[in-house]
Amino acid sequence: MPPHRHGSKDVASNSNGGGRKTVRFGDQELARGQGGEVHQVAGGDTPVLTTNLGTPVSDDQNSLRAGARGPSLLEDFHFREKIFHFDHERIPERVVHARGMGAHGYFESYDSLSDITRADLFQRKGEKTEVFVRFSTVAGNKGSADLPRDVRGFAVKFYTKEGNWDLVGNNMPVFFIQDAIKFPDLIHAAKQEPDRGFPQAQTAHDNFWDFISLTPESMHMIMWAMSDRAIPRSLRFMEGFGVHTFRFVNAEGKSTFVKFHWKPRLGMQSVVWNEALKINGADPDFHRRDLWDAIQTGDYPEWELGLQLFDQDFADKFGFDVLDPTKIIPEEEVPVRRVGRLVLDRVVDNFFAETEQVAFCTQNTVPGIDFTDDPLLQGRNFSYLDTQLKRLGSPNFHEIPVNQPRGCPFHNFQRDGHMRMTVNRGRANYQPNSWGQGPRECPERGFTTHPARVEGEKVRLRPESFADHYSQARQFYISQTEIEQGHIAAALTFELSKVETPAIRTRMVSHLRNIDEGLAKKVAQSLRLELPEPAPAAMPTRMDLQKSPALSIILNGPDSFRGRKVGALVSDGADAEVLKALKAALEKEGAMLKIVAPMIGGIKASDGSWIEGDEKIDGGPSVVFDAVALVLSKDGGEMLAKESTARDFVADAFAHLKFIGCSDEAAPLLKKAGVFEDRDGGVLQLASASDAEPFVAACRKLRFWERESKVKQV
Ligand code: HDD
Repeated sequence: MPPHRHGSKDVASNSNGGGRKTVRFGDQELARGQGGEVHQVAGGDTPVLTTNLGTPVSDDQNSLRAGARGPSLLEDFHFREKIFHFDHERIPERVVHARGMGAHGYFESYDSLSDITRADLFQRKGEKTEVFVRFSTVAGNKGSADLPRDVRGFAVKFYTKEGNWDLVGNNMPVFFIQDAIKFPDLIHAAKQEPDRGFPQAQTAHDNFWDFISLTPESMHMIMWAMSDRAIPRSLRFMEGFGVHTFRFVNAEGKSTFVKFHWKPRLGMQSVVWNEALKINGADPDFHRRDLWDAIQTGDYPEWELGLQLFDQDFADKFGFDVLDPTKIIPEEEVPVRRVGRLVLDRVVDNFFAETEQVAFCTQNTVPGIDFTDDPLLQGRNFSYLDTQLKRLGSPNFHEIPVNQPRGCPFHNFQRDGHMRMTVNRGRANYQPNSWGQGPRECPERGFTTHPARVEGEKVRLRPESFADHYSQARQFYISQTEIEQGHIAAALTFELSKVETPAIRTRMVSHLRNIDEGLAKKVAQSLRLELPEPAPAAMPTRMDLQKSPALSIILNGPDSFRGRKVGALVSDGADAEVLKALKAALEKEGAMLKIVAPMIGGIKASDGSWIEGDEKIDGGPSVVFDAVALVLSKDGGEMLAKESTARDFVADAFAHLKFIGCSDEAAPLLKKAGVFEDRDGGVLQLASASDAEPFVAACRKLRFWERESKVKQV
């Protein structure tokens, strides 16, 4: 078949050079090429397309050729510039936390904290500071899915009036390792195995569990990583933590230790594992889309900043070393004081320019906030700056708009380098100088390091105070509800079932015996494994630690359906009154109704009105909703009973412990989905408008946990 002859000989002789005819389409001026393609041309508000150097471009559809069917010419500078730039569009992805989602917002202080820190952003009640936040998964590559079982990054850049402060945290308050020198090993083990290049974005493989089972200090973090915290329903429904102990320093130089917490306004919520697996297929961008949609609809995600503040006396008395990043301080021992709120109210304008190029560095701190000697933090303070140079390619990455300080000017004598944007004026590029030019130090306002005493021999030694690897792992486990404990056991079983080397499974269970005998037995049984001897422990597990209820997600549920979504599966003839009442009840709750229709064009409801679909049934499976409603006519119920996607919609909603609202018309579908006989308190009547509010009220529990033992046996 001959190729399209855009600009063929006779066309080339056409008076406008490209064989194009200009046509009007709406308000836009469009050109139609000889091959029929339509494109916009400049005019009115539409600017002229130019090269990077401003030369106007006449034809962006055809490269320059010697004759219409002849070879391309090197002379075509526009073509070469365009392809050259395209070839260099990608930069190295982050070695960890490659997949992320960012947004702009602000932090608002509730009070002045001047008695404990001189950090400018905490000095005045009601003060607002601009922020940029990037959430991320850790192990997966940039194009991986949003819902692997993984830690989530929670990095916040505060553009304060005294410089940028980066709080680069996670959604878990502890870490896998105690010393930064182990980080490359941890990450190598967690990411794809190097010989085969898989598995992607998951830790369910031999290398990860080999490393972990040989690294007892990771056991506390493993409890968190195997808990529901690792599969959040939404980035808006998870906590965040600064992890390390930091220091606040006030104007008098007095230091107070501080641990940072982020508490989500909408409460915590997670998915169940089978749901996560399916969401990754149905919508790999599930978390990104959710954050984007929430901000775009004006339902701004919000967290409160919480502080655990304590002094040296407390640190000396506390049962664990506060410099050990594998330990928490239970909230029951040092309460979390809420000091401000973080609101995300603006999506990025450009993903690459902002979310990709944002450079968080733990060492970006401000007067009044200082480091401690936590060896993980000390190592991070080197790694982040170094990694940005690799990723962004120049020491001038602070000049990229998202990284520039916004709250204050910045001046120094650093100069030049790749991609320098600033045009520094004047003769002096050093100081002191006698030209009277340039900035100078300011002892009063400048950052001063807290003069903590340091002594000791130079050694490579882990302190004995870091040696207890099991007690807090146990404390986390016993603080969970029975349901959550079951999920930890199931997660360990799932992951270890993917491990092909039996000795690694056994070694892992030997650690569990030091955490909780019941957990070890459960996992051993589920793996059909003989219970091994407990792993040798540097220190015996403390059995005296009290439960910390703050560690459970279920015990701290929001008791609200706010910010959540109901997916209503509808058919022609669906009761219009029920749908209207459901929508109203959800809006009153601050939640949303999404219509899932057999066809995207929508349905004709009982009153003859037309209701458009938000999703076609196979594009909107129940896993993407928090609860579901079946609003069907008699015929609709019978028709959808024959539709496998509709059966999956119902069967999954039931298996994932969701609240289901339905009327008798849904019976054939419930039967075909195999759940009719098992209807329980989580399947609610939604037959008339008056049922809508009670249904939404029931949904506040988020899941009908009582069902779990009936749908999950192994
Ligand atoms: Fe890290 C990225 C959080 C330990 C080295 N880390 C990165 C990000 C987050 C964290 C949220 C993504 C930032 C963004 O969105 O751009 N990392 C943590 C936490 C840790 C931690 C909470 C332990 C408490 N990290 C850690 C260690 C090292 C690193 C011990 C190295 C010694 N982390 C990096 C890095 C990354 C990074 C290689 C990759 C991309 C980047 O920095 O900007 O420097």
